[in-house]
Order: sequence, then C-alpha cells, then structure tokens
Amino acid sequence: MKEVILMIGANGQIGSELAAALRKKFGMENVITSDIREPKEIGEGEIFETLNVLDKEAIKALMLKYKPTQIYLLAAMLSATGEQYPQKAWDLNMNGLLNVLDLAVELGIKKIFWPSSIAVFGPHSPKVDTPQYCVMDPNSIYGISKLSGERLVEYYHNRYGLDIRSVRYPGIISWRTEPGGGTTDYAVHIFFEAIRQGKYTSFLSENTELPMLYMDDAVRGTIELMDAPAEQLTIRSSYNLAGISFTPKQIAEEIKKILPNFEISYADNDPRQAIADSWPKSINDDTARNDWGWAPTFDLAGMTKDMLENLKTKLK
Ligand code: AKB
Repeated sequence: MKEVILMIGANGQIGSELAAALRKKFGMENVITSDIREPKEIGEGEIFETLNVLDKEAIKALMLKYKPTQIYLLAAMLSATGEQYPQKAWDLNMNGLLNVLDLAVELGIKKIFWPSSIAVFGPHSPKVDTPQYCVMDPNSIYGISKLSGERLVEYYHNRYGLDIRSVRYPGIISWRTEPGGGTTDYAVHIFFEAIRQGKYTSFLSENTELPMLYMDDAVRGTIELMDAPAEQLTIRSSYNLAGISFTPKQIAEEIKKILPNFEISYADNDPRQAIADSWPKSINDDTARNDWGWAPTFDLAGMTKDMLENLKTKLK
C-alpha cells in the first residue's frame, strides 16, 4: 500500500529531522509537512502547508486534500514554556490531540504517531531505572497534558481501533535544529556555546541527572516503532525509551576531553530546576526492547564527538 504522511508541527527540533528521514523513506511527494508558521526554507520538492492544529476544519481540509494514511502529530508546548502559559499549553497539547484523533476516526485514517515524554513521571515515581508502569504524578502542566494524552490515545485505540503508536521521549540532543522551551534544552545549548564561546552557564545544577537520547537514535527508533507489526505491540499508551543518562558536570567533562579550555558554570534559582528534580534520572525501556527491538547506539562519548564535529562545521 502506498503510504502518505501528514506531519503536524513539523518545524520543531524532532519534526525537522524526522520529516527528512520520512521523505527519504517514502519519497518527497508522499510526505506533507505542516506547522503554524512557514519554515525558514522549504527545500526543492518539499510539500509544506501552514496549519494551526487548533483549527479542526483546516486539519480536515488538509486530510481531504492529501488523503494521508499516517499522521505524525508533533505540535506541542514543552515543559518550560508550558509553565509560563499553562492554559495555552493545556489547550494546544490536549485539544490539538483531540482534533487529530476525532478526525482520524471520522475519515478512517488508522495510523498515528504521537510523542509522549518522560515528563509523565513525577516526584513519587521511582527515580532510577523508572519502569514502564509505576506511580505517575506529574506536576508540570506539560507532564499532566502528556499523561492525559497517553490515556486518550490508548482509549482511542481500544474504542475506535486507531493504530496509534507512541514513545516517551527523553531529552533529545541534536545539532541541526536547536530545541525550544524544554527543561532538557541545556544539553543541546552546551554544545552550541562550547563551539561559539568556549563556555556555558547551565541552568540546571551540576549533579542533575536526566535521561537523554541522541537525535539519530530517536529518529531511527520512531520509524522502527511505526514499522513494527501491530500484533507485536503490547503498549498502546506510550513506550518508555532510554538512551544515555548524564549530569551537566559529566557532559562538561566529556566536552573538555575534546575542547580542553571549555568552562562550565551553574546558574542559581532557575525555575526549570524544579521540573528537572521531579523527573526520572534513568529509564527502563525493556518493553520497547522486547516488543519491537529498540536499542540505542550512541553513548555519551560517541554523541559528544558527533555533536562537536558537526557543530564545528555548521557554526564556522
Ligand atoms: C522537555 O524538556 O520539556 C522535553 C521533554 C523531555 O519532553 N525535552
């Protein structure tokens, strides 16, 4: 069957790289990207449409125009920005999802990817090797919206037969596109500033350990999950996904092995610290490994080397 993909919220950190991989896999003419604003550039042969995920009629019009067989819904407000605009975060993250789910049911579009996050865990979740199932008491509006979204996607799978697939992304590290509005963003900014300035002030404290994943692994894992036979999937809320866990101090030490003059300092009283303190330090992703063969390939040293090499060329 010919697959046609509609990606909503495609201009962000994950969307821009996932769209490139999907275009390679399915062909330019079969991947339609959309976002509330036009991207800085639209590559030759790429199809882009301006779309607000809160405008249900506009989504429907695009679905009728392109007849997608798969939807990737990536439009969301992340954890740090969400705390500045809680009502907007709830509205975008929940009503955007509901619009897509309801239209998928109405128009018979079965296959959907929607990302959740490690933000679904909270202060009473186990912090180390956090299991797939445990106490979940998120206290950021972003985490609350993602946990509610997980319950919704499982409900739509059970009730309406939608083939929705999802992972709980940790912080994603990438050099092509910078993230915006997340608590894990420091782990990307540190590389950009290491190349630009030779120093960085981390907004998280030196021993704050968080789960992270390199973009190459994140993109590959997402596509592998979407390709997995449906009968192998035992989780229809969202799969735990792990890569590398590290602290600002550990990543700075790794950078210093390549850039010995790099300096790190730490800011006090950043509101993102409280969010980070409520999240796991490391994640158990055995179910993803067993169900669809998930395995990350980058460790801290490999990721640091790749980031710095690519940024040296990009920021020249
Ligand atoms: C954030 O920090 O908000 C995101 C996430 C972990 O979902 N990167």
